[in-house]
Amino acid sequence: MDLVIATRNAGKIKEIKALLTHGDFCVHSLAEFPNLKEVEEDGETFAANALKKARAAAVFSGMPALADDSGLCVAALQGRPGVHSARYAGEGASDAENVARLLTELAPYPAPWHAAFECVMAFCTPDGKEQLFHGRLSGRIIAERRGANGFGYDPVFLVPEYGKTLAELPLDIKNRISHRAQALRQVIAWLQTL
Ligand code: ITT
Repeated sequence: MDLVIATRNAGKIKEIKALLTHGDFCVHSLAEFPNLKEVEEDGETFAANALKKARAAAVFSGMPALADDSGLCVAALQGRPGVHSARYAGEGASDAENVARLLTELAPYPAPWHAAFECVMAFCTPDGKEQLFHGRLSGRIIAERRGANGFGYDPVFLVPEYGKTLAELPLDIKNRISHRAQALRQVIAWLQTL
């Protein structure tokens, strides 16, 4: 089955591609569709943004599309940065700048800083079929950056079961436990029932 992965985030692409090797998919990236305009992520929920991205890619490419909208929700910050995770430190902010802003915001609150990564995956076809899938990974934010793998907030996201941050864990372990992997495994199982 042809499937367009509707994301421009290199970290997500790497993780999603590694998981899709288990199915019978011909995976396409947005690099094949350079004229597809950037979708404005102005939804208030992960689901709204994921649907927006998947719909645009499906209609433009003429192929089924899968989009991921995800983010970090921190209890002490009432769920922030949430849907604003990618640009928490401002439009075009780097991962390092977003992490720095997060640690600054959290500094006044006593640890432990409970948090969860959330992921909503939207599957859309060009003729309007739509389905949503959800994954969640609980953990804690720590004040020091540890590890060089992954992307985004991984260096400060501690997975208590492993005593390591997501950036210290190899890709195969992140892809066993992550919010994205949980959602994507549901997508694959659902597609196989069709
Ligand atoms: P696309 O919209 O092109 O998919 P994006 O990076 O803008 O890329 P989102 O709007 O879904 O994607 O924002 C997701 C942000 O949440 C991401 O940039 C990270 O800051 C954070 N994030 C999501 N999943 C993560 C993960 O597995 N590890 C670390 N940070 C993650």
